[in-house]
Amino acid sequence: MLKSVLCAAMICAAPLLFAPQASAQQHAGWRLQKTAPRPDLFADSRPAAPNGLSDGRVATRATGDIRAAWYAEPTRRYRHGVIGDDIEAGALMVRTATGAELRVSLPQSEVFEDVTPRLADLDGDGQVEVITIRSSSRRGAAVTIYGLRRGALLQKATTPFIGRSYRWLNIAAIADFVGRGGKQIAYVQTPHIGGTLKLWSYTGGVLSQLDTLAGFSNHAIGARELRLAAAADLDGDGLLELAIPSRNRRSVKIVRFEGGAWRLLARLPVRSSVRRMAASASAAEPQIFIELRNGDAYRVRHASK
Ligand SMILES: [Ca+2]
Ligand SMILES: [Ca+2]
Repeated sequence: MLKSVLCAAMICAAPLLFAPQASAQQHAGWRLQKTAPRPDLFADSRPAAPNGLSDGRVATRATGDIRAAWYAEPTRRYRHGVIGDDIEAGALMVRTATGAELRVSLPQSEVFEDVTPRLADLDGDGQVEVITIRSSSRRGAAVTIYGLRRGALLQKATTPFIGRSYRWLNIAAIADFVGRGGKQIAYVQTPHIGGTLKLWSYTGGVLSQLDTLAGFSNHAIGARELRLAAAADLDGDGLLELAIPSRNRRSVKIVRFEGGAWRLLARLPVRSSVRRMAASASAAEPQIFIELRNGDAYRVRHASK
């Protein structure tokens, strides 16, 4: 009886056919448990970006040399239109700790193909990095980092552009996947046409790629929603797990960066495609919630919890 109740409430992990048996056994125990929807986790109370994109917000921080960042100078000059409309941003704005507002305007051949910039101290030096998605009309998207140097807003580092027009990427999470106190950038390159999960670190002023793994998508083409992945230490082993949809978004994959590489822990099928994901803010009990397009909601669980 108990077993049948549990089976009804959970969707079981599909076997990892390509993984060594020992690996599959070691990482058994990941489940999706149906739960009540948590719209509160997706509410965005950040102020609208002044003179910005219609859905752009102001990202803020309480500490550091940069306290706020947003996109400005809406433009139709790059007609890709994969994130809700074909209006992208021509400029990045920041507000510093002293209250100064600084701007970087891109050349006509580029836009920020993004909604709201992200603020993080990636390398732990106390200076804030602004993490953006910048697209070239001829070479597609890149992750580009900005920051302050001697009071000026400058590009600090960038990944290469993907290499072709109309090729996009979506940032999945910015967190300490390595487990040494910094924060790395996890993103999916070309999430609409067979996405590759990448992890990049920013140290010593340089962005470097740590690993890549194929078979992911964290965006539905045309959708405004960009939050299709979330990270948390769900099994309490001290390393973050990243929950992120499979290539067709009909499964949730659980991956972890360990031993210098992404490791696939589980692939959990779902009955509708993934619409969005969020981690709960509770440090005492880290959880990841998943909402499907049919309205069903799940949370990721590990048998150890
Ligand atoms: Ca920094
Ligand atoms: Ca963990």
